[in-house]
Amino acid sequence: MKALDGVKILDMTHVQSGPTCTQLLAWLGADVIKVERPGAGDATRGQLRDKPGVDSLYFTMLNHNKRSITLNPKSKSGNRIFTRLIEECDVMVENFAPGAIDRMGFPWEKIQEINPRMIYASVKGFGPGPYEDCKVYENVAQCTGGAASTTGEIDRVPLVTGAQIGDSGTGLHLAFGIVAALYQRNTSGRGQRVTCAMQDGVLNLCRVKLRDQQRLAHGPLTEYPQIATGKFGVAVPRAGNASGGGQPGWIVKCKGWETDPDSYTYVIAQAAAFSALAKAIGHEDWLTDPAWNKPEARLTRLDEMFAEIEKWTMTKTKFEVMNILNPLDVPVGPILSMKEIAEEPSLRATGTVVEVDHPTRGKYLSVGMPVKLSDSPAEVKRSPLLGEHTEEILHQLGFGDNEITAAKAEGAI
Ligand code: CAO
Repeated sequence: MKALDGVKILDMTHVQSGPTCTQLLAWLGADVIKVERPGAGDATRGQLRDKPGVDSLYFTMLNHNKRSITLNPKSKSGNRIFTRLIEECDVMVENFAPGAIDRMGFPWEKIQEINPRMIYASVKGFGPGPYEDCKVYENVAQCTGGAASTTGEIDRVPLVTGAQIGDSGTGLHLAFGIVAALYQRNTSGRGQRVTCAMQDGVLNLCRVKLRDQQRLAHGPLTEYPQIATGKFGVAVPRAGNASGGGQPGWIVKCKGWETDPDSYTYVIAQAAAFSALAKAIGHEDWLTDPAWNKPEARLTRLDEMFAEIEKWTMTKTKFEVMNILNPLDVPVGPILSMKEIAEEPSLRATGTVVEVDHPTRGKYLSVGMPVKLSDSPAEVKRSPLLGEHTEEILHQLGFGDNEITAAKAEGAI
């Protein structure tokens, strides 16, 4: 038994945001039917290819546990098959450019008419407003959702982050909306429209920065490095690696940093653990010195404090720092490279990093289901080949061999 057993998803997603959402639903047990353009499929099958002629990691890592049907809903028999899919499924998910599904001949009103229980979920770049017709990719969402203006080094250019908060983040938001809509349908008996704009998803993850924008009206932001100079502008500034909460933190070098770009650790000088930290780095003197022994006193000398901490961390590897400071309850975290994460045994043991076998590409690593349900454990299965399940799905929908042959001849599947 899986949490979403029996739920059928009509998956009209491509690239990253939509596929992230439907992959999560598939890991929860839903039957996800991915509709792809005949002969071409999701564009990511061929993007950023590492091996010639096989589905890219971009595609395989975002489309596990799905079935693939090739279908052009704009063709005559494609329209009929698509209508049957709408009748049959519980949820339709799409993330095409604004209006694309309408242009296929399936506006929301028509979908509701065909299946009033249908939950129709979409990712778009923006919600209703001046930009609603725009196409949007990850970094555009990071820029328009407030992440880029608040990320980066102080007084340098805005930066985008490697975490795909616009694409995967919005897919995650959408999945939660779909599950809620499925739950509401149990009592209402009706489907509904679920939408999440990438700008809104990113802004939701930047909530604390809108908090800071309003705090700024009442005085300088004490936890920002700019407190040392007192120079704040009209908007929340970039804060380098400063901690977003009320406890000062920074990234400091560790032994080997000269040759290893990831020999760094994050250290948080949490007030509750400050005495243990000061003692560990050989600065017991700070505990009796009024210039250091109160959090407010330290605020104007954070640069100096982290420079002293760094002198100590540079004598240790990032893992030695972790092993010494963690038992002292000092919050600390090594900067792990993707190589280290890929090789970390505990992540393999929990299924967060999994090895998957694929018929044409062979074995590869993927990120498994990050949310663990005790009664609905996720089992990661390889992504489908293009159109691998076309006939199987058409037969399940009740189409006979003659109709399938005719649809093929028309180029509809
Ligand atoms: N059969 C036939 N045609 C199909 C099809 C199928 N199975 N599936 C899609 N198509 C067609 C659509 O009908 C559409 O055609 P029209 O524009 O003529 O109506 C076209 O393929 C797809 O259009 P698109 O504009 O969505 O694709 P794109 O590659 O130009 O744009 C993207 C990509 C991501 C910028 C755009 O889809 C978008 O803005 N999506 C919403 C925001 C989003 O999710 N962004 C995240 C991207 S990364 O995760």
